[in-house]
Amino acid sequence: MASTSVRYDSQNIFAKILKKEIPAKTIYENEYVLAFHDVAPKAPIHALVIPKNPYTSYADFSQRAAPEEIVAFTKAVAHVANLLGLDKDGYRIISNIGRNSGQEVFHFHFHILGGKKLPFA
Ligand code: DGP
Repeated sequence: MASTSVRYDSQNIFAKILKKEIPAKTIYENEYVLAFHDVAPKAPIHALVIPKNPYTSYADFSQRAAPEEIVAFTKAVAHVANLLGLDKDGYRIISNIGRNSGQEVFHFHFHILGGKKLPFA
């Protein structure tokens, strides 16, 4: 099975955060998305934005999500960056997809990194 088409595991850590089985520091939430602080920040500000529906990766999300869900997710990412005050000096968004990228949690997410001048990566 391709690393971009792993089966969704409903016991993954972000599924548990969505079910409130484990806590997270919520930044923003709406019908489609949840945004919260990364537990192991790799920048002064490191947020994660996830859809509420189960997708393993961006590759999966882009194929299966409804158009309104894709629009809501896209807007929410920029909204969360603005809520965190990152729009002024800028920020980086990243999504790891599959084994070679280093993806660890197979519930689709965008990382939002900022709060300092970031090294190229
Ligand atoms: P990735 O490698 O792209 O799958 O990133 C997964 C991120 O999830 C990583 O930066 C650490 C973060 N993370 C892992 N477990 C937890 C958790 O229990 N709570 C929170 N808030 N973040 C987590």
